[in-house]
Amino acid sequence: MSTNGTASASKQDLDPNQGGDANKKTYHKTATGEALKTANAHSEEKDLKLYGSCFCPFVHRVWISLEHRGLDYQYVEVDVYRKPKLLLDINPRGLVPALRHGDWGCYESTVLMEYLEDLNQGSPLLPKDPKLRASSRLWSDHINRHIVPAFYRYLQAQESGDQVKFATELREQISKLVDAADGAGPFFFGPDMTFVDVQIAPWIVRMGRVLKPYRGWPDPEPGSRWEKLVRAIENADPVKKTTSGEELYLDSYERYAENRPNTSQVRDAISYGGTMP
Ligand SMILES: N[C@@H](CCC(=O)N[C@@H](CS)C(=O)NCC(=O)O)C(=O)O
Repeated sequence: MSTNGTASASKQDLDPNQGGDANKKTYHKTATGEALKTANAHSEEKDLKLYGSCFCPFVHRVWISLEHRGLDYQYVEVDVYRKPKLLLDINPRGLVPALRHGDWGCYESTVLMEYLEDLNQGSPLLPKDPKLRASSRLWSDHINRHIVPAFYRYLQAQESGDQVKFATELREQISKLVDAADGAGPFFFGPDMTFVDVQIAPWIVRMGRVLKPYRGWPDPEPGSRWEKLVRAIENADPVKKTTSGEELYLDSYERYAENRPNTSQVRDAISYGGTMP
């Protein structure tokens, strides 16, 4: 039976974030659209396994990297809030993404992207030049430290004054990234998608599908450098192949937009001023 807010769901089908109300939408447990096709094409047992949840932007980054590189991998969907043992065995913190490679496991999306880079298989995402590599890491850090938390502060804000304040914060942090980008683009460093683009890609996908409907976040200004970046990232093949249908994001993020208890460790960190998980 569906747990996505259908009124017919019985109490035991509900997720804790629904607070006993079957009319509340909850996170999806299976990918849809292009992402489902890709998940199905990678369901066979492989040495390299990505444990992920279809709605999760941190998983999305690693999945885009795997697709970009054309690696032979298995995608394993897990219900991250029910924390199966196979996830906890790799990540005792119980967060996705988690990666298993043979009998070795690791977690943390940025660390996993670097690991895939270090395998030296398929197309790289980090440039060769040490200065550009350092710059990639600097702007990835900016995304993780400033853009990602601003996204959640804005989405979770319930008062209109706070929403205006956090929309401004998000715009300012995005502007810093855009000012540092190659002028011609369309990607951050120029004609090709690289590490920094993949780091921000899942939040770009969710700006149009989550921030726009829930908070009125505007489409990028036509002709702007930001628009160029957004279009290039949205149209990149590995991004399209790992993105689900719009409803999946709309439903999965209602709990954040309403700032509901029992949503996630990210929600609690933002609400109570802790560090992001
Ligand atoms: N810093 C982590 C964050 C991962 C994360 O927060 N993942 C969420 C799903 S989007 C999660 O696993 N949540 C489980 C929970 O809140 O218990 C990373 O970059 O991998």
